[in-house]
Amino acid sequence: MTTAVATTTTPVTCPLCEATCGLLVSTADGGSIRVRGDRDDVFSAGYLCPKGAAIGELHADPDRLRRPMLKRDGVHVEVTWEEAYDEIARRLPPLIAERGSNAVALYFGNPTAHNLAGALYLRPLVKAIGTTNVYSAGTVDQIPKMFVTGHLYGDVATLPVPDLERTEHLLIIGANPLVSNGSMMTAPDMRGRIRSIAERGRVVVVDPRRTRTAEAATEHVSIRPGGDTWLLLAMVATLVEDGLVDLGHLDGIVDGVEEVERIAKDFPPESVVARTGIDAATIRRMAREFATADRAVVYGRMGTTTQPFGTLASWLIEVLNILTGNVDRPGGAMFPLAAAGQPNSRPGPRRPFRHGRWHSRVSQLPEVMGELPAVVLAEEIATPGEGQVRALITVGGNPVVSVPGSATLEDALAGLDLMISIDPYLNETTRHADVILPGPSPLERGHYDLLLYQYAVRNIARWSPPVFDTDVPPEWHAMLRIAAIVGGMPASTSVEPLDDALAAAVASLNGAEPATGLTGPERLLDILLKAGPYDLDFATVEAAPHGIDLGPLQPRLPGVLSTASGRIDLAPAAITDDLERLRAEPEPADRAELVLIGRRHLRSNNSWMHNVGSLNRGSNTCTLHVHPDDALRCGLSDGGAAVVASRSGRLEVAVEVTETIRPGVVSLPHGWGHDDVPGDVARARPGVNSNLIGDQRLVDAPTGTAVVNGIPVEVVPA
Ligand SMILES: Nc1nc2c(c(=O)[nH]1)N[C@H]1C(S)=C(S)[C@@H](COP(=O)(O)OP(=O)(O)OC[C@H]3O[C@@H](n4cnc5c(=O)[nH]c(N)nc54)[C@H](O)[C@@H]3O)O[C@H]1N2
Ligand SMILES: Nc1nc2c(c(=O)[nH]1)N[C@H]1C(S)=C(S)[C@@H](COP(=O)(O)OP(=O)(O)OC[C@H]3O[C@@H](n4cnc5c(=O)[nH]c(N)nc54)[C@H](O)[C@@H]3O)O[C@H]1N2
Ligand code: SF4
Ligand SMILES: [Mo]
Repeated sequence: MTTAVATTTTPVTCPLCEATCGLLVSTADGGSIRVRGDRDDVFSAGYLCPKGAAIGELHADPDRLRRPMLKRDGVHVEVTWEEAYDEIARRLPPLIAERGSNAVALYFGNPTAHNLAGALYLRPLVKAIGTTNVYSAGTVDQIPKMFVTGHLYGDVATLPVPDLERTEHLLIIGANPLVSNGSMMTAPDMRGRIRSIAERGRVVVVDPRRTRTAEAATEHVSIRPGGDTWLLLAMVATLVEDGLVDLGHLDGIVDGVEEVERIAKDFPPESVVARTGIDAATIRRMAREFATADRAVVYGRMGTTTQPFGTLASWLIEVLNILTGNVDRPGGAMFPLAAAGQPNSRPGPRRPFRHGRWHSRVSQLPEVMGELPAVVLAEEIATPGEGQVRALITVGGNPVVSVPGSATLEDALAGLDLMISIDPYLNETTRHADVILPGPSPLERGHYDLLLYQYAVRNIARWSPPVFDTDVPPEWHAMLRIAAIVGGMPASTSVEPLDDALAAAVASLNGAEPATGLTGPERLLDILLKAGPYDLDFATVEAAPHGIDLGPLQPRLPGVLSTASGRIDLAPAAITDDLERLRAEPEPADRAELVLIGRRHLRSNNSWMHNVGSLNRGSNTCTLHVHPDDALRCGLSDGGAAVVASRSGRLEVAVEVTETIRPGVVSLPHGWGHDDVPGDVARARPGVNSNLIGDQRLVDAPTGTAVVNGIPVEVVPA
């Protein structure tokens, strides 16, 4: 079991969401853990949220796995690490030998982006297996944003973030950062930041719900779900109409401006009123206020990416920023310059972004970033034929709860020949695994936010050490050991030589020397820091426990671009081709039909923190939000039960009548449905799995990203 190595206070970075807050974790003899915000943190300056405050409880959760589990006769039992790897060695290589590499699929989830093992050792595992069946939570999330930045700027990581410290006009579309704490925009204390922007300028929130963010904003514009693409086109049309297109310093490095102007002219504000539910005068005013603000930026998130036109909406967000000259200037959308691992800061030529290099076998959906859409995983497992998936490795993911069409996926998992999960919980997904390999708790491992600093609104670097010792091997051991087994090595192969070889390869790729005296993620991080744009290495970040402030974002154009032309490609065909689908979309009927969207809660984190007592209580409930008009029309009452049905499933849930939601729209959070898993706290308030009524066939066509916002549903009293 774990023993405290520190009886005092350790500054650590919270790895639970994208805000990367600095925490002070105090441990005392007897095992009590106290958590506060770290006021000296160069980025978060003392801010923390209830999840960060509960990290000690998470660490201590008795249901968190500390030993590998093997499924024997349908029941999970604790085994030794040797037994676990022997089982993998006995079953995985023969399966690959018989059915080929593509018979093995990988699914990795959100926590792998918050974990150095995931950031550094997952790719080598994927490569060792050599499968094209790679899936992640990204295709139920942000992929349209990355697809767009890949095509416009040349690299999926070349993603401009709102310069919150200097902007005077922040237009937020389909995001609720006061609750989510920000996404693809690493910025602790969103409440404080939004308050400052509202004091010096404007914050406008476009959302079908009056969210906490909308309440803190200077204006809330209620939109009909999925209307964003039309809204943004009409805003661009207004700029063109009023002569407000002004590229400023971007003039001369953007191709395709005329084409975009031509496209937008077909969408004057009057033509989109039914689509958006917003009147033409408001759309014109929004466009004019945005274009005439000194420093303005549009920011869009889940409500714009996980909807039927996620790529077009994400594209138009960039378009609006570019046409008003707000990309790459202070107070606009700027490109961070991370200290380590940022592909667009490496010198030398880079290959422009490509997608669709292969397609899924059954539905022919395209590859993006080496991944296939998560919505096709179930059919790839269940459909017989050459290339059928027969084994699955999940790493930090709970697709049964996170991916639309849960019932089908659950059936498919039950029929696999082999399933391995690197995961610290026995849950809705891992209960199907033959082998579960848990890793250390977030307080038992070192941490550096390699991925999230690529989206930070200020350039910073922060290493945090483990607070506790543990005898649970790090997750990167599991990734290297499975890779070795797939490579034909015995289950007992030691990880050190494998890690040395990886470090040598990473070093040679980055033109640096692997340090002696370091191993594992620390050594790889050292290489990436040395190869990075600042004069840093592992020792320097380790010596700064509250982080290193590398300053506000700086202009990076044109050097940051890696498009074939070396310029910004504003109207790539890969994106504009989807306008045809948009034009063919029928106008929404005057509807009795309801559409379902999601929502998040501050004291919740996707599907996996509901077993922490201080988080799973109070208003953090899995209820269906319904507008009073709809409640009346459908015969629903507050606190009563409703049956919600889509074309792919149905579920029963408690109703919460609220005026914060737009008429015609209902909202249900995802990540629930824990009736049948270990964990007394989670099971006591299980909620329902909203993805039971998620529809695998509803996707953003260019990327195959799931639509989780805007699912047609019928709601009747239960
Ligand atoms: N309907 C609907 N569906 C959605 C969404 C929505 O808004 N609505 N949101 C989507 C989004 S944005 C996302 S990101 C996905 C999330 O989808 P997933 O990533 O599949 O789900 P999570 O709930 O984040 O699952 C985390 C899993 O990782 C495990 N875990 C926790 N910590 C660690 C760790 O340190 N190491 C490892 N190896 N495992 C760990 C947990 O036990 C759990 O099994 O859900 C998506 N699904
Ligand atoms: N507390 C908490 N924090 C989290 C998470 C969590 O589960 N809980 N999850 C983390 C993850 S994985 C992610 S990806 C981020 C997500 O971060 P956000 O995107 O900020 O979070 P959401 O709450 O999904 O916000 C999406 C908003 O879009 C609105 N919306 C729905 N449909 C539409 C539409 O068609 N148009 C418009 N304009 N708006 C629409 C919803 O009402 C909602 O308010 O949050 C992260 N942080
Ligand atoms: S906002 Fe995110 S990073 Fe900060 S304490 Fe909360 S969960 Fe942790
Ligand atoms: Mo996410």
